[in-house]
Amino acid sequence: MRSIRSAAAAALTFAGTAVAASSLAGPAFAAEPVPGGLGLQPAASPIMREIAFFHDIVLLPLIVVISLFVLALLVWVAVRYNKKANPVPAKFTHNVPIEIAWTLIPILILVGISVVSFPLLYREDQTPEKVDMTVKVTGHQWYWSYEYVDHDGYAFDANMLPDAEAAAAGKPRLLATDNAMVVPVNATIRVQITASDVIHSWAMPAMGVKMDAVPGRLNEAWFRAEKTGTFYGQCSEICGIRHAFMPIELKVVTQAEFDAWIAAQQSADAGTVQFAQAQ
Ligand SMILES: [Cu+2]
Repeated sequence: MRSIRSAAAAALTFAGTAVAASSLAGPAFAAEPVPGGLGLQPAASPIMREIAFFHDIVLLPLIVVISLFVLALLVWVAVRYNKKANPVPAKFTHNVPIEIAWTLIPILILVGISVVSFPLLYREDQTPEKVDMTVKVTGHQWYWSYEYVDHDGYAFDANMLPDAEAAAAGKPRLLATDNAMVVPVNATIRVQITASDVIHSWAMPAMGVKMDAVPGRLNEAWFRAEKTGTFYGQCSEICGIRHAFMPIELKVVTQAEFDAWIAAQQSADAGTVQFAQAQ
């Protein structure tokens, strides 16, 4: 089965390259890790915008305030109550008001955080009722394969581009793949995620998706890309010696471009055994 799939993938790589050159050229936007980058990648989906808000506006200021408060307490204790400044220490052991305060205040802070975080976790987890398209993603040692279950099970493998090919194509090293996952913009995409050998994790930071790919289990995630462009992610579960070399390249294109792409891929695939039938 592997050999049939590889042959199909090889044929598709050629077709895919031709289509990529014609209809998917010149992405307007790319999301990828950058040298010296700080913070989260720019959001390209509503869920990722909420995650960024939760991280940047809700959590980060709280963490900064709490860390500074604890630092101030430590400095105060060190300066005011050292052996020289305070030679005769007090002997009391309990202070009821302060013990109630340092129990209640953290509880209130955590409840406040959960008010924002629980609904967000729920929205991340629950795929919307109306799904426009389903793509099944399978992690292998060490590449990803994609199956367009709504399009006659059209499937292909995506392998990392070697350094020289990535450089020649003007694509980022260790992130670009020979075949990209392609989805239409402003469409709700259900991603079904599994693995064929060991546990991998399909992660696409700009879309706010990170989901374990577990052999024998079909996990589900979803995203809705708000802008066209090329987005990069990586396997995020240590899965073996080439774990760092199974990146994810996602192209978000207009619906018309997607329709043209899938039609071209399917016609290129005619006459070869497709992934779904080859199982
Ligand atoms: Cu992996």
